[in-house]
Amino acid sequence: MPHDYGVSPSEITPEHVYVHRREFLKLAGISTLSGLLAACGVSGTPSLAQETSVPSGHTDELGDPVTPYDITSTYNNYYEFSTDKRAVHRLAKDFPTDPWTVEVTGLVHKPFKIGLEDILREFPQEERIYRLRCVEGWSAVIPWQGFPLADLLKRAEPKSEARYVRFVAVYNPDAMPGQRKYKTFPWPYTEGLRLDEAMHPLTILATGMYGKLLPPQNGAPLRLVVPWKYGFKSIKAVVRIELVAEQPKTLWNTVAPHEYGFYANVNPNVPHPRWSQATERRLGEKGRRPTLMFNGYEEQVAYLYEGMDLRVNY
Ligand SMILES: Nc1nc2c(c(=O)[nH]1)N[C@H]1C(S)=C(S)[C@@H](COP(=O)(O)O)O[C@H]1N2
Ligand SMILES: [Mo]
Repeated sequence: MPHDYGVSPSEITPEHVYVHRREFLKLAGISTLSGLLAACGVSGTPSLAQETSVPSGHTDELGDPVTPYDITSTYNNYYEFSTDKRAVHRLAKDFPTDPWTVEVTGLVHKPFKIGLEDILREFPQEERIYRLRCVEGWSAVIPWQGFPLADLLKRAEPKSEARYVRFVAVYNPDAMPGQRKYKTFPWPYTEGLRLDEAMHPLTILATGMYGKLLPPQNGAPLRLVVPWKYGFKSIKAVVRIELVAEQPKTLWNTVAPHEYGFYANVNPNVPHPRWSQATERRLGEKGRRPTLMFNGYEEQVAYLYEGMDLRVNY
């Protein structure tokens, strides 16, 4: 592991990441939500409940246009509801997300639970326009609102033994038909990151998209977004975040270990066992475009994997 986190919690962000955070934000096409709203002529404290929208013509830092909301809110992978991507939004329409509590626990000095309203109040929300690349070969550009996962983790003061973060999604089979129907899946959906990946400034917890609170089909009220990894790492409807010592089991790595690794970094040079990952279909566009190393975030994240063989599907 390139970085040792056996340090005091105030030092948990590696210095070179911390120092260059502004550059990271600039590179990744990041602006603050308040800045965005100010630019739209909205004054006062921004509220995500407000009906705002991303001005048309918005692009990511590569110049790729934001994918229309109508597309990204109706074409979803969310197996708790259905394996049919076009059916998810309908089945998730009335999914109850209020009240919602997230627990931060495990190898931490100060475990805590926090409700969604307190999250929105206590953690400044920023806009992040990120590419999302699904392992199946489609992608989108989505303007999220959220905040660095690091901010939440630091509040819990990770112990020096903590090396990984385990994420657990909600288990609610009464409201999630897929959890009843797909009986062989090890529900609830779980995911994991190495602690340095979790602390990386590009890793966010999203609470909104396109200037509104998240719709249920996109992971309301709180989901992880890790833009340089295949979409399945970006777990929706998170209820528990646990700091652990060992690499945690994850749903997809358990179901099909030879197809879905723990790291799952976007890599056009490493094919899935059943298809190439060299190109992708951008939702709303015709044809296919080349897939970029680390989904175009190589400059910001490659240092995390120094010493790892990038020709291997981890
Ligand atoms: N809880 C949960 N999170 C999940 C999934 C899921 O089935 N359940 N699917 C993942 C996959 S495969 C992808 S590609 C993205 C899709 O996110 P989107 O629907 O917001 O585009 O969510 C990820 N997060
Ligand atoms: Mo996916």
